[in-house]
Amino acid sequence: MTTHKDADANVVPEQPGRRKFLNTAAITGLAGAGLSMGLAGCNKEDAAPDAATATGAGSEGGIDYAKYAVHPGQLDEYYAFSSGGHSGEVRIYGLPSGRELRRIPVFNMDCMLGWGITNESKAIIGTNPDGSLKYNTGDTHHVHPSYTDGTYDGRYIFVNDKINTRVARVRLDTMECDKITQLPNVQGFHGIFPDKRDPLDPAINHTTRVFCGNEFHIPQPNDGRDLDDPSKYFCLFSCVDAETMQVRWQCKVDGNLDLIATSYDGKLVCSNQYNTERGVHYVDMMAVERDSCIFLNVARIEAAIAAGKSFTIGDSKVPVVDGTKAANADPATALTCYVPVPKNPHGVNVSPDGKYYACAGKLSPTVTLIAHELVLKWFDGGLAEPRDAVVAEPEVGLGPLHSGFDNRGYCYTTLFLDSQIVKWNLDAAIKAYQGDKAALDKIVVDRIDVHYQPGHGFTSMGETREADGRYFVSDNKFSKDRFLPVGPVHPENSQLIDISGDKMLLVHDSPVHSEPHDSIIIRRDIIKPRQIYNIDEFPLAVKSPTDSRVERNGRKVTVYLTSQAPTIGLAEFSVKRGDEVTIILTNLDKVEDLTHGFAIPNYNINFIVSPQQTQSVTFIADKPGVYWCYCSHFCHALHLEMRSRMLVSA
Ligand code: RUQ
Ligand code: CUA
Ligand code: CA
Repeated sequence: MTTHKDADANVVPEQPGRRKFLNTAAITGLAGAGLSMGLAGCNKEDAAPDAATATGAGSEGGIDYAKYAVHPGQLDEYYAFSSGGHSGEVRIYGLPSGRELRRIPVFNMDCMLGWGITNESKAIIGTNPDGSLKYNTGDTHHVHPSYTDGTYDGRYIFVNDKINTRVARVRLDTMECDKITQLPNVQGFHGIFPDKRDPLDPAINHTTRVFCGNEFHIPQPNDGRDLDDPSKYFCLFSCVDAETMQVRWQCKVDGNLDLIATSYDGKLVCSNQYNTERGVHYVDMMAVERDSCIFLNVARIEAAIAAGKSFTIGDSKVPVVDGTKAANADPATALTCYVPVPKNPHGVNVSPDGKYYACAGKLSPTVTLIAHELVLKWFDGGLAEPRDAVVAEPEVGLGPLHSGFDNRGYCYTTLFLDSQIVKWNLDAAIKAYQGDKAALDKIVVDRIDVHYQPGHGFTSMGETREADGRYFVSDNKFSKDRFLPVGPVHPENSQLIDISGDKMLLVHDSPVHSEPHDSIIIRRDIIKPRQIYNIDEFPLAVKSPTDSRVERNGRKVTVYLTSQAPTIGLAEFSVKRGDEVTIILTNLDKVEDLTHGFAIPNYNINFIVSPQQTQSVTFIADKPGVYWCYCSHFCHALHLEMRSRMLVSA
């Protein structure tokens, strides 16, 4: 651990005592579980001669922090889209500033926007027969945008919900969720990745499928008949149609699927797997020495389904194919290929040239590099063993979790236990694996301390062909002493690292609300958000203030309203106690950034309408009295006066 000591000697004054925090919780936890972390196997001292200089650069005045400042009135160069973890949302922030710009509610409720309150959002989230939300919890881990020609096309972002196994799509023009689909017979939906082109039709060079992993194996079907017979437990890999958002097919596999990556030619999709031993207790999940990175042959699976070689599970109509190891031993017919990797791996990421998959070791101090062409060769019968597709397995440090790439042949891997980012060279790692001893010293070229314990790390445009090698963001799971203390719940620390030079430079800390897992960094010219909604996209739109009215149909009352600063279409409206009231509200203002709110005291109603948007709410008027429906979003000098009286007669 001399690396850390050296680094501390040069630490900048405003980074106090990281030693006292480092590794205590994380390593004690794992050591307590009786795990060998392969400490001896990791030759960190030799590999990182320059870590001290990199960390100490700030104190030497080596970092020109002003270079990264985004001055008042200036705009950021990049958008970062981030998952919100168990907040259930997606977030947008700007880089390099780290300014949080927006939160997009997806699987959670949001009373500012009215997500989970308006009829429109409830229809997307899904309701019970009584109109209540089917789910109001979510756990988003990974956000990935749609692709055209190997880069982001600015259409959609897809995001997973681990808790309730749902996949959501967010439109990037309005930055709102427009569809949510639940995956059948799946528990613990973790990894997600859209395809980048069609494997069969060269004309389709954009995303048409979204692949979804399944982390927790369960009885199939999970209806109570096989509770405690793990031999009946399986995971299903799912393919969702990116346009209709319907589940196209599923593939039954051995092992737990963790992260997902897709090839640039559309032919393969892979997932790192732990628990290939299919244990149902913690210790059993660590039993075997090797797990795998599974590759699915998309064209073969779809051909098998077209040929009727599929089955269904329980009530689900989705066709399922058998991708288990035993059924796919023959490369000539195999749908899947299980490439062995050191046990309990984590993230898998594709290099921007499309040649390699980097599968991080987690419990092993290595990253396994698997060649795309060699996996295809195995499917073609030209490779003896799946393991032969491995072209490098460098030791990079302790607890490797996720990797990002630049455009110069380097990979940046987060080291959870070492609390570092390691920069390593792919070519050197491949040469060393082939036996070139001289290449060994050239693998790891830099390390930098992060604060503290990184999970995901990602580079600017790094998951596209247009990786630009400018920034790496380390999403650290702990912030400890880095920010003003705010009680027992700490923010997390998203750290910006300049990777454009030989040395990584830590240039900015941003506190982030728990708990971002993965994010992506997109050049700002790719994202083209609209400022004003298209009124014609809303069938219920109330197009003129004079169309404001109340219509009664038995006990059902519909109130048509408009908002136009600073008035609401009706100054008052009357309903009777017990009526089912639907309020439809259109914002007729066409001015950019002129949003109105609509809140009804004691009725639990609060939502907004942005320019030319229509939203509606339905509730039972069960409390007689006068209720001032007021504009809750500051819009005008007379915003406070922007009200309407709801009169509920007894
Ligand atoms: S996982 S910290 Cu949910 Cu993306 Cu790796
Ligand atoms: Cu309208 Cu405030
Ligand atoms: Ca944390």
